[in-house]
Amino acid sequence: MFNLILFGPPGSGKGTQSERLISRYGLRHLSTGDLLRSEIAGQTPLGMAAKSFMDKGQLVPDEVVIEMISSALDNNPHAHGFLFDGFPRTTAQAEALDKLLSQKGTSISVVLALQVSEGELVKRLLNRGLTSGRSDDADETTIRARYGEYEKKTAAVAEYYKKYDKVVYIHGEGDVEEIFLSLSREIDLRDRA
Ligand code: B4P
Repeated sequence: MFNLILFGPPGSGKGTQSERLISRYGLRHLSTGDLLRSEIAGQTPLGMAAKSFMDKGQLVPDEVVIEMISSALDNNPHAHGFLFDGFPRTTAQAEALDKLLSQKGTSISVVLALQVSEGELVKRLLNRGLTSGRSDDADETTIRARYGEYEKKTAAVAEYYKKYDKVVYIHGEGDVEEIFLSLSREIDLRDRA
């Protein structure tokens, strides 16, 4: 199995690049952001609880997202690999993911980390907010709060995987297609042609 984490701050291009990568490599896409938004759209109790955190630009509690990912892994027994998008976002989530994958006899193959400056992230998300209808993209205060959460809680996830020599940094500014090629090169190097 080939399991990839696409890592980076909010607005770094994880969702954008995931779409291209899953279509090229046939990986199963697991985006905790998408899963949470679909719970909100369905007005489930989980969705309503998550919304109160997301609207403020805060991370949703670990137990909630770990349970969602655990079910998604169980529901895809025949996948030949996963692309994790927006997960893990805390060290506790990373430890839980390692455990879940090891129970299935597999592990993370590589963490591709998109690097984008804070100014560019804010610009992109404000721009997306003009059409996305997403409350967490609507104003600069919430977008900066999301970046603050990333620095405080999520940046440490890259340090966690660095211990296992699994992190590759990719310049995430510029042409979407060129960034996709840089990501693809790293995957191909690991025998995923
Ligand atoms: P996510 O859905 O993961 O949202 P995101 O990080 O903002 O999106 P992404 O990074 O995928 O967006 P993209 O760059 O592709 O999370 C939303 C919220 O859900 C979180 O704040 C949190 O509350 C909660 N959550 C999710 N997962 C969680 C977890 N594991 N634990 C706890 N809470 C969790 O796109 C951004 C914009 O940039 C787009 O408009 C795109 O078109 C543009 N763009 C992309 N690449 C570009 C490029 N190269 N140049 C110019 N623009 C570009």
